[in-house]
Amino acid sequence: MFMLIFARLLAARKAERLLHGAAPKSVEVADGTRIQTDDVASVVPTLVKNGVCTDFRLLPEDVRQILDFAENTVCYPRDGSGKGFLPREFEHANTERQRDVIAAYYFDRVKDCAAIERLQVDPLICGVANAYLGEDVQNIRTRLWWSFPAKRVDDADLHAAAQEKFHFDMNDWRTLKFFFYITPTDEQSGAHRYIEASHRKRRLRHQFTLMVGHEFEELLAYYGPDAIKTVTGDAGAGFAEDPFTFHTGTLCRTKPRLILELEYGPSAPSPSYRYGVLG
Ligand SMILES: O=C(O)CCC(=O)C(=O)O
Repeated sequence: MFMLIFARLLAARKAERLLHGAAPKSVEVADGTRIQTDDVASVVPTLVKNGVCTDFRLLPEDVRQILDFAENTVCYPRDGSGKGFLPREFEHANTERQRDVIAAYYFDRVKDCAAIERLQVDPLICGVANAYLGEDVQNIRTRLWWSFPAKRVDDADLHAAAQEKFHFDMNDWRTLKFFFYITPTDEQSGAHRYIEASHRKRRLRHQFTLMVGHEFEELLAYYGPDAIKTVTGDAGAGFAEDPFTFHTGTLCRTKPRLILELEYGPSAPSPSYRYGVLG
């Protein structure tokens, strides 16, 4: 509860880091990473400055394994309807519903994908998370989900799937997320968006609030159009994000997007958070 109230305040976040001696440090990467990056030394400084670093790529064989797993495993919408479907059947699933499925998840089935299990403990991912968060952290959540092209959607669907709804996450005082596109993702197929540097620049109104989501127009007026960044990329492209940065998925318009999210933090998560049942 204390965290949920005070972790919204920039001053409290700084104090918490100080108290735990958890200043960002330089990355140490053990051997054996399967992640490619151009300049590992600049990752933490970029995260500190911008809140996001886009310099990661998966090996093609890992992308293939994850895609193969996803294409052949039943996924589920989050709206409690409980009925799963194979991703290639999403249009048929829509015919049985009043509104389209905009996102469908694998929850704890991700444990059956060896490539994902390997990535959760990848030395580069863990090294970056430890360095940015300033102490040895653990994987607290792993999610794999599709965004599907959808037309019959309402505001509640967009909220539930975090699409077209800028927000920040309050999962702990400090966490770091890695996202990897498993399908090629452009502006029309659900690209992720964020507001550069908003994890360290916050107007008071956006700190002293119980809401994690804020209207786009209000954020645009404060941060300016140049700060709004859209991440597109080929299959395998990845980025790390401090989820205190304002961010959102976008509504998929043309083709489905499959994305993997790995989150790291200092405290063990509740079991329902682990694979995205909650949150
Ligand atoms: O779908 C996305 O790109 C964003 C997901 C998101 O907003 C979140 O994980 O909090």
